[in-house]
Amino acid sequence: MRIVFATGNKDKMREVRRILGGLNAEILSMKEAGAEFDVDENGSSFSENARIKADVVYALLEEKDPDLAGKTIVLADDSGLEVDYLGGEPGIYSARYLGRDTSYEEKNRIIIERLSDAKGKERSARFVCAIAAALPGGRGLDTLGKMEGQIAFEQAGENGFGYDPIFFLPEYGKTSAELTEDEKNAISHRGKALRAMEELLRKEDL
Ligand code: ITT
Repeated sequence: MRIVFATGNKDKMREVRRILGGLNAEILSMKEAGAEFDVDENGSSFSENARIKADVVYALLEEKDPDLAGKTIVLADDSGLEVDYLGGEPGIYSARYLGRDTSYEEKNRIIIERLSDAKGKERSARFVCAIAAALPGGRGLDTLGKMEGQIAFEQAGENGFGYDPIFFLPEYGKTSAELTEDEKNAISHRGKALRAMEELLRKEDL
């Protein structure tokens, strides 16, 4: 079996390869599969957007090579940060929040500033990750993973990507950008959703 992961985000792709390393399957990025595509993410939830990305890329691969598509699973990830004090923002708009071209240094600085009056539990936040699989024959599988934390008072850490430097994990006394890649994957939204998907795929006997 061949897995094509429908993402244009290199950081996600790196985590995915590591988390799914134990699967007996070849894992290709969209680019490596020759199906680079900018999908219009117009769903109203993480799960809907992940489903849209997986189905669009599966259809594209099927159009290119129906035989190969019959041996391919397309996986897609839609994820983001929900900040309770901001009414759940940036949520499904995490990549576009404050402008797609605004640096994360800047986005993270602005979120901390917007929480300047928030104390203790008011700073609660979570990362959410929906994974959708498009299987040969038109079937789909869906999983969801979450990681709970708080918005930090200052940015810290160089690992991870995106909002990791402001995502504080009280039980570790660190942000997720201060964890090693394996430490983050063991507890992250993406790690949980992908391991749940791995379980479902193993049951499929593909
Ligand atoms: P694809 O749609 O091509 O997969 P994208 O970056 O546009 O790539 P999303 O629409 O799912 O992906 O947006 C996810 C955004 O949420 C991502 O760009 C980060 O800003 C944030 N995010 C998701 N998971 C994260 C993580 O593990 N650490 C930090 N930020 C994360």
